[in-house]
Amino acid sequence: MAPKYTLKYFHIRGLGEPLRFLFAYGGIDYEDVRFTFEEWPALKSSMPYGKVPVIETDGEDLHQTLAMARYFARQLKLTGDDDWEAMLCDISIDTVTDLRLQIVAYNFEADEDAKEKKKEVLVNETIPFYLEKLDDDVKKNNGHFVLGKLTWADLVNVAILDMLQDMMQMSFTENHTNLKGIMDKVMAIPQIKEWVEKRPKTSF
Ligand SMILES: N[C@@H](CCC(=O)N[C@@H](CS)C(=O)NCC(=O)O)C(=O)O
Repeated sequence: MAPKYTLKYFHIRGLGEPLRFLFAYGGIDYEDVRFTFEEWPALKSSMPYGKVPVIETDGEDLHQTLAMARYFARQLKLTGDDDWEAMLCDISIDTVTDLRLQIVAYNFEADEDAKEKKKEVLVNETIPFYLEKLDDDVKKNNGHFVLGKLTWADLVNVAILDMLQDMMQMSFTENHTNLKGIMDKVMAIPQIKEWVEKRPKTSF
């Protein structure tokens, strides 16, 4: 039987990877449709708001990464035990999103001078600030981003941070042992390990 879900995204990890991690973790069958940046202009108008990732299911095109990820996380019982715990997961993921948006803005900056300036601020201020605080969160939460147990915040944040450190070509874990701990823990979950070993190799 054909998979119920088709994930449409660029041939990168990017925002597709948190969804791929959740699919892998939950053993959810899906078709991983990837396209190049060169192919994108011809495809853009076919996406609901001209952006990806998009998940097609039952003839419907869904979009917005975190809304879709939250749906699968709920199905997999990874959003905590009540509304309060669900909010704490959201806070952690939204925090990493704040960092992601700044790094992506740098990476895709077309003006070389502006790019260099953005890099300087990221490397000297923004990234150290976030990594220190995230490391502390993991320390306070028994080796997880929140709640002292595995939640979708662990899966999504590890997928994103792993991608961002490759985008920045620097290690986020070298001086952050708690962050290293959660990255290693998620990457060692058998279903994630299997996915990471077989996934296409991309630079970010
Ligand atoms: N808020 C959206 C943002 C999606 C987004 O910005 N996608 C980028 C790729 S990561 C995109 O489609 N870029 C191509 C374009 O805007 O033409 C989400 O979280 O899914």
